Parts: sequence; C-alpha cells; structure tokens
Amino acid sequence: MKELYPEIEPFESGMLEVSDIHTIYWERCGNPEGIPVVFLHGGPGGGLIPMYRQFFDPEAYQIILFDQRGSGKSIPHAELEGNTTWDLIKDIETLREKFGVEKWYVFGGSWGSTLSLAYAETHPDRVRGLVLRGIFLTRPKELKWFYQYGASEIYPDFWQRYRDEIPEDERGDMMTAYYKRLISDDEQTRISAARAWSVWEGSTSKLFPDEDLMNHWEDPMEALALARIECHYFMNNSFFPTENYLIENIDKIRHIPTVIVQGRYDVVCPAVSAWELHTAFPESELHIIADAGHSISEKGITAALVDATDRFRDKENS
Ligand code: STX
Repeated sequence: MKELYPEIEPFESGMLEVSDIHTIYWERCGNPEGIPVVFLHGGPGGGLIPMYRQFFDPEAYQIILFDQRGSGKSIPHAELEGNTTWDLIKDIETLREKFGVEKWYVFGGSWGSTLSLAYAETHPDRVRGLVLRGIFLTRPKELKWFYQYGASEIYPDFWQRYRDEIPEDERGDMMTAYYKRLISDDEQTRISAARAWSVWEGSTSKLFPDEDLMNHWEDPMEALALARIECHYFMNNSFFPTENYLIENIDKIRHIPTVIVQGRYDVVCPAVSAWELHTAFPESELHIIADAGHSISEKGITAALVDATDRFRDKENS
C-alpha cells in the first residue's frame, strides 16, 4: 500500500495581496520545474498543514499550496467580508498566473473537492486532471445531514456538545443559531461556539476517532477560522446560484481525467455524493475505500490519493 512521501519544506513562500481586504499565504514545494499541481484545503477555513505537501512525488511535481481567504496564515484571520467561492476561484487564477502555469492538476478533499469542481467548471482549460476526495457538493441535504440531523444518530456522544452549545428553543435551526454566535460581538461567545462546531467535525472525521484531531480544533484560532468561514459559506449555499450547481454544470469538465477517492464510512460527507458525482460523470474513476471515513490521513485514503498522483505523473512522463 502506498504511503506519504517524506516531509518537505517549501523552496519558496510568501504573502500575496489579493484584494483591499485579503492577503493570502502561499508556498511552493518539490521541483520548481516539475508538473504543476495546486492543493485546495478543506473547510472552508481549515487551512494548511505540512502533511498536505506529502501527497506528491517531490522530484516530479511543483506543488503549490495556499491558505484560502481568512484561513491558516492568511490575513485578516477568519475574515468573512469579501470571502466567497468566486473570490477563492479568482485567487487560484491569480496564483496560477503569478507562477506562470498554463495548466495544472487540481487536488482537493471535502470542501477542497467542492472548490476543485467549481474552479474546473469555471476554468476547464486550466485543468490537466483532478484528484478529489470525500466529495462534498454543499447541497442542503448534505448540510442538514451533518449539522442538523443524521450524523447525530451515529455519533450521539460527540453530538451532545455541539447540540448543548445552543439553547433548546433555537435547536430547530442549528446553522442559524451557530451563525448568530459565530458573528457575535462577544469574543467568548464566538470562541465557545467555534470550538463546539469545529470539534464536532474533528471528532467525526475518522472511522476510529482520533484524540489529537479533536484537540487540534479546541485551539481558538483554528476553531474560529474553520467555524466562522464554514458557517458563512453554508448559510449562503456556498454562493452557488442553484442548489445542485456543480452537478448541473458537470458536462463542462467530463473530458478532464478525474480520480475520486471516497471513504465508505465518511460521516462528514457521506458516500452518496461521490456516487452521484460519478453517476453524472461516468468517465471519472471512483475508488470507494472499504475501511475509511472522511480523513485524508486514513491509510486507505492516503494510499489511493498517492497512487492517483503517481499515475498522473507516469502519464505525463510517458
Ligand atoms: N466540512 C467539510 C470539509 O471540508 C463540512 C472538512 N472536513 N474536515 C475538514 O474539512 C478539516 C480537515 C479542515 C477539519
């Protein structure tokens, strides 16, 4: 089974002003002359971790990673103004042009898969191939499942804290109740809501719950970016004009070589979305991993993702 490539450091990194409000952190790793690939992180609001550099052969790929608006090291931290899917797509284009890339591979999981699909459908000529994991189309049924009712039945123990953050009379619409708190003027209210929201996601991401992952999302800065930005996007249908926008526009990208990796027991982004995507896009290659949940770091998921980037590398070199 394939494993991650060794840990690496960027050969170049920086901050780029992308609007009057936002400045984003970016980095380039691997081979400066290599096959270009852009990594799109999850959330939205999740930010980068160094492990994300390790899904690509560093001798073959030029790996470009960035913290999306308001995430990670991008500033202002957790800012919602001027922060939409279309702004992120513009930033991806700004980075592509900055690094002189004609056409690149796009790699993204969870929200990163949403953004990858939205980017590819907007700029199909710029995409050589897609590697997508834990498919998330941000449709109302997916949001309801994870934030209102569904996942709650599988993880009642972890659900309790997420639920108890909100008074009983507001629980009929958890997303709206959280949004109110996440944009509150009171810092303690914001932080408490952000931690409960983010720890819920961290607790349910793996087939076997991981304490380190849960603790990571107790950190107020990490939690604020993830919770505020996710809730802001999801309250706005991720700024898509229709509920099923990504599937409705799938014909724009059906010529692009695409690998989909999906954990069978993904509770954050249930496998039905990957199935519906694959059904609408039958040319795509779908791998359902029998013993995995949502996380990029589960063994079977990691192996399938590394195998996908290795096969794209071999195709480029043949
Ligand atoms: N959020 C889906 C998503 O993009 C509903 C996602 N799931 N987990 C993550 O992101 C982190 C790894 C960033 C926590």
